[in-house]
Amino acid sequence: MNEWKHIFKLDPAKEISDEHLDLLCESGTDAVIVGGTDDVTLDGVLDLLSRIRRHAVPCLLEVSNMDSITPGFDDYLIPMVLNSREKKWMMDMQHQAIKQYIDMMEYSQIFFEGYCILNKDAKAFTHTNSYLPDNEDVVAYAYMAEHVFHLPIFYMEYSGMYGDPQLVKKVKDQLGEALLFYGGGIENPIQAREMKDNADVIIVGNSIYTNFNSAMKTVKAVKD
Ligand code: 1GP
Repeated sequence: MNEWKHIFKLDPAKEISDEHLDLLCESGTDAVIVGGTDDVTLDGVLDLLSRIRRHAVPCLLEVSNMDSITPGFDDYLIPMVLNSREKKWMMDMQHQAIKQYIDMMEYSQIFFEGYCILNKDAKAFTHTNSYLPDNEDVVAYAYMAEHVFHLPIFYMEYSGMYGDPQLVKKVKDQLGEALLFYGGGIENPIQAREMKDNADVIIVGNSIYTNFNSAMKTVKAVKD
């Protein structure tokens, strides 16, 4: 994961054709994440998993609810929402999941993410009862993710909105070992390159469904 630069995130609640899925998996992206907020079902997750598995690309599940956890992924990402007002989204859901699956868990395949949701119009923002932190808050969350909780990943989640590259840079300057994931509103190679200049890994989601050809070009933009 330390070598990764680009990830596509597929939403199990959205439709993607076999043709597009094949092109996406063979695009040269470093990994494909399956994850979403609304209507994530086990059927939807299993459908994507089996179709992505025809390809060699690493396939990760970003766990959003207990019902859609399934074996078969290369790795599992578990968000801990640092700017939620409710401890439930930071710790309690994760605690319940670990309690249920503790005997099946292979710790080397599980990565906890310090999540900071920065778009107040994102579904995940409302769903997790988050508040909008200011820039200093975000930098302090990055510090906490790395030095207090020792999380391997700090994720700046602007889902659906292009974020602030200056703030991404500030956060990157703060972090040492922890990887900085940036996701939100990347629709073209210029935006991909701008965010990749500061973050370690960029995640492209929605534009897969709204402008597939342009989304595909984000891979080459950051890998070359
Ligand atoms: C969503 O961070 C990802 O969880 C990507 O965001 O859907 O806006 O590309 P977009």
